[in-house]
Amino acid sequence: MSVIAVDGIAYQTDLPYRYVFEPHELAAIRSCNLEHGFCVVKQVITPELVDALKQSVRETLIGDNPLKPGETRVHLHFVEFSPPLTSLLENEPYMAIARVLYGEDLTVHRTAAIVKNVGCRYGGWHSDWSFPEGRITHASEWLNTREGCYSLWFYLNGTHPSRAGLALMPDSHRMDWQAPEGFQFTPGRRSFHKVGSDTNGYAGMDVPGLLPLLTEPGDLIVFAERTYHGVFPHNGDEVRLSCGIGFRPGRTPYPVPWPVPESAVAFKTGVPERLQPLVEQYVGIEPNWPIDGGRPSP
Ligand SMILES: O=C(O)CCC(=O)C(=O)O
Ligand SMILES: [Fe+2]
Repeated sequence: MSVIAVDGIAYQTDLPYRYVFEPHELAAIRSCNLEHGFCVVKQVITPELVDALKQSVRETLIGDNPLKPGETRVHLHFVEFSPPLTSLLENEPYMAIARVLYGEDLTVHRTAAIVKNVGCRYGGWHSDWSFPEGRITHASEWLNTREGCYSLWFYLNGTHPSRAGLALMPDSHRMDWQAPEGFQFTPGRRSFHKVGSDTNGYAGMDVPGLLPLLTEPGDLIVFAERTYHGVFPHNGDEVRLSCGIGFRPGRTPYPVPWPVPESAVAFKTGVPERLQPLVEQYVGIEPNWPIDGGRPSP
């Protein structure tokens, strides 16, 4: 039994099933993600690639514009600017995992990078998925309507609850998952809040059943498109750097209301011939594209 205490709360990190795998355990990786909505894969990429990704995240999101204390910055189409992230598309151990999760014919759907400076507060609980009862108000939500678009994240400093670590709710990817005891969903199910308190998404870590993830640099975190997740405050001593790719199954178009942005076209054109099938139907994102509340019919 493994228990970790953070800010006076004890969290159980052993579950009745395995959720941490070696890269070659492909069938188990697939079934854990399908069954429980997440898993961790140990040491998928080399320390050299971890360093290159860190450098790339820093250059893209920080550059010569230093972070303020507690600041978070997010980039929503990182692959277009990051040769190291693009190199994952021909990294065989990584792509073997991607293929077992999404199927042989997969497409780069969306990518991101995040930096979180020391001092940042909780990241509120949410699902990345746009539930049918919700209204789509921005481009990011537009891309989150298709099932099977899991997220594959590298937390490049590892993840630990003392330093902006990721926490998630196992099994919460199921459509019939109920909010934790004492909580109820916010309208549209994007988050949950304590029963009887305000209806903003909850941003505390006293949620029954939450699992704090403990990983090392080079480990891959997989979570399903609906799995609820939140982030601990950053009480560490270095900037947290992470990046990820979400593929979608298949090679069919994903209709979007924005014209494919120039940076996305340039990225697709620059990708070597052998990787073209992976990006042919990539649509990029216009993060601020106005959406009038209609739903897509992909
Ligand atoms: O910063 C994190 O660890 C989580 C970010 C997140 O929830 C997201 O990008 O959807
Ligand atoms: Fe999220």
